[in-house]
Amino acid sequence: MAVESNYTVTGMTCGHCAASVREEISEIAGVQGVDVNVETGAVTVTSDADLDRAAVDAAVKEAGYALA
Ligand SMILES: [Cu+2]
Repeated sequence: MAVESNYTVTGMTCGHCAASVREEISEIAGVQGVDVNVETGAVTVTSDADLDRAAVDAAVKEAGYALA
């Protein structure tokens, strides 16, 4: 069963920001899909098991942004 997790990422301003966040989160083990809304900062991650928030936080920081 796929699990959907919702996060808010601050600091994204354009499609390039969104692509960076999507790319970093996609590298987390078990992640199947990442949906990013630049305007609201809403990030929905689909994965095959519950995600570790710390792993998502680290991925978002790697991209240069932060979890709200
Ligand atoms: Cu940008």
